[in-house]
Order: sequence, then C-alpha cells, then structure tokens
Amino acid sequence: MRLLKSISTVIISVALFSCAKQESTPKKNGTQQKENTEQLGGFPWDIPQSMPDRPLSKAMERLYTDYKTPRPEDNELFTSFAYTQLKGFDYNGGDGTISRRDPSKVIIEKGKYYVWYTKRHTKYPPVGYGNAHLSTDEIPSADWDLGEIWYATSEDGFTWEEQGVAVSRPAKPIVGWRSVATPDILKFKGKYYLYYQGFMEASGKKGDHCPVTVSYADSPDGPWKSLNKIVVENGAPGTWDQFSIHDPYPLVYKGKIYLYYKAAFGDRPDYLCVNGLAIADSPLGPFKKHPLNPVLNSGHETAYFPFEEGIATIAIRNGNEANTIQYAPDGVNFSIASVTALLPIAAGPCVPDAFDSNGNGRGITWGLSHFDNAADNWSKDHTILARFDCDLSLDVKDLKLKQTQTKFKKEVFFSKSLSKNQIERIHTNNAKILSSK
Ligand code: AAL
Repeated sequence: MRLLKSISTVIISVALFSCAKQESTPKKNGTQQKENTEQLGGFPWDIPQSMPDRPLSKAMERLYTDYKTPRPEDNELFTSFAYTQLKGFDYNGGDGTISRRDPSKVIIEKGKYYVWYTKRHTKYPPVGYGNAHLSTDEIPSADWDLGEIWYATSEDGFTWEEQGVAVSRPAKPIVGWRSVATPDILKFKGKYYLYYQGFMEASGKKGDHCPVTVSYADSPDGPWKSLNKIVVENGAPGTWDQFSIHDPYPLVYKGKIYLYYKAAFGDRPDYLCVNGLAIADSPLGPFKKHPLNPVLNSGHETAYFPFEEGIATIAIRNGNEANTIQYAPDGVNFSIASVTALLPIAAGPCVPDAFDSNGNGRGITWGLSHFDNAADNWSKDHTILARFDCDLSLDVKDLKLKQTQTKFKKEVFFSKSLSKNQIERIHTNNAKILSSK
C-alpha cells in the first residue's frame, strides 16, 4: 500500500514536473531568473511539499534536495529530546566515589531491557584529567579511569536493577589493566560480545590513549570471557586514529559487523572529533578500517541505528556538524538529515533491530545517556545515567517530540555565564570604543 502510494506520488510528481518544465523558460542567468520570478509571482504562502519549478535561492533549494521533507515536523529524522531521571542507581550521596557513564545501546533479552556501562567505584574521587600525574592505583585521574564494565536490567526503562560486574580489569600488562570503559554490545549468531576501551595508563598522562578490546559470552548475564587482545588497533603513526579508538559501537548491517568509533584530531576532543568505521565478518575480527575513514566529520559519543535502507546517527558535540541527525544510505556516506538541540550526551539508544538490519531499519524512540560532573563540583566528579526520549522512528508519531520550538528555562541560558577574563575584555573594549567617538 505504502509502496503503491509512493509509486503514484512519483508518477504524479514526474508528470507535473515535466508539464511545468515545458511551460517555463530554462533557468540560465540572473535576468531570466528575475523575469521568471516576476511572471510566477511570489513564493507560495503554503509551503509546497515538493520542489516548485521556479528560481530558488540556495537555501530554499536545499530545503528540497537535502531534507526528507521541507518541514522538520514531518521529517522522520527530526526530533527534539525529553529527559527523565532514572530510579534504582545509588551514587554514594554524590561524593564522587561512584560514577556510571557511557551506556551501551539498550537491547531486549529474556523479556527485559539490558544495558552495560562504565562503573567507577573508587575510594577517592578523580583528581582530574589535567592532574593525571597525581593519580595512583587507588586514585583515579579522569572519571573513567579505574573503571569496570557493569550491567543493569529494567522492565520499563525508567527503574533499573544493577546486576553486577560484567568485565573487570585484567592483570597488568593485559590490555585494559588500568581501566575498561565505554562498552557497547553486539549479538551475533546467538552469542554476545562487549567491545570496550582498554586503557594501559591513567587517562591524561599522555592523552586519552587506548585501543579497543572485546569479551564474549553465551548469555547477556555472562560469564564473560575476555579475548585479552586488541581487536580494533590504533592507526599507523601520523594518522587520525593513531592514539585512540574510542566509543566502539557495533551494529549488524547486511550480514556484516559495522563497528563505528571515534578519535579526536590533535588528541583533543574540544579540537575536533571525527568518527570512523571498521567492518568484520566475524566478531573477533579481523576488523578492516573503511578506506574512506573518517566517515563522520563531527560527533563525540555518537550513537548509530539502522534506518530504512541505511544507517542514521545522532552526532553530538565537537565539530561543524555537531547537533545534527545524519543519514547514510550505505552506512558510509553520511549527510545531515536534520539539525536539533539538547542532544543526549553519550547516547545509548534502545535499538530493537540493531543486529538484524537488512536495509529495513525502523529507528529509535528512547535510550540512556549521561550527565557528567553531576555534583557541579569537580572535587566530587562523577557521572549519572539518565533516560532520553525522542521520535526518530518510522513506527511512532509523537507530535510533542516533533516540535521545533524547544523552550529552555532562563536558568539554562544563564548557567552559561561569562568568565572574569571575558568581562574584563568587554570593559576594556567598551572604554576604547566609547572614548574614540
Ligand atoms: C567519553 C568517551 C570516551 C572517552 C571518555 C570515556 O566521553 O568519548 O569514553 O575516552 O569520554
């Protein structure tokens, strides 16, 4: 039915388009375009749903060539986000000794939702990435230093029950001895695989350097056996991913394992984060990096999900294309599908079709994300998990989540205040400008 509708829409549009084409003069130069516009009158009051045959500004042309629909409210790949605090996790009064962060995608197993994440439970709060030289075997540098991988289950996605450790730190010098962090889950041919960052020095000492390793199990409840070897190697010296392979994110796409990951140019996330893709036929590798890497030019902890024939992604932070939802019909060549706000940090969406997508992805509606420095006090640095909801699904139409006019309270804006140095700079400039007039 849907297919018939689309075919007839295409036939009608092609017919209308060719009629209109015959009547109108070809768009050749500015004068002709101006004449055309004068003949046609102003742009229609009600937004045409397909590209009108008239001279268009670049921006209006892009509305039809680059987006699924001219109005974001009708665009299956546009969403706003809603957030809910989770029940069931204890953080030791927020004193910085317990942290949960970087949740995996959520999967459905045994009638429950499952999620894996970095848990840090240390005697002391972190001294900070910039103070890594002060870290010890008991004192973490960054929030994700001295981490383990834990998991939790839920029956509704709001209240979670922590089940215990999935992967602990192995003995030195095995990959991950310093910290195992930022996991994500793959189910392949009935078995389970956790991919995660394996640190071999405290984060911040040289940078946030690590490769990716993997553990596997017959059940989502474990027991997990570690490969104890690197599974996605850092790049060759001098290349973009030479020091870090972060945020591994596996999906099964058209029978192959597509593992997306991030690295930071210049070793600094604030500088620019880009994402690459490594493909394998089997979960323990070999993983072959895509020749076009990096495949995404922005995005820090980036979530991916099967959508229609390709793969869509939520690209948050760090880059020209931060705060966008993007889509690649082949899982490789991504374009911006929509621009949005208040994106979930380190999103781990619930992706029911993560492991059986054959070009028929249905999208996502919720997941877990995190808020770092949850105490708003770096001496108690820790991260908490939260729930986000969205409508990036072909099966749901939540008009409230399709609203583009997301209103934030004034406190959100005022929390981004000027520093002392900025205020001084403004006063000095004021003095110069006002005295010169
Ligand atoms: C996160 C992720 C990776 C980094 C660190 C922990 O935001 O990008 O996991 O290594 O921060």
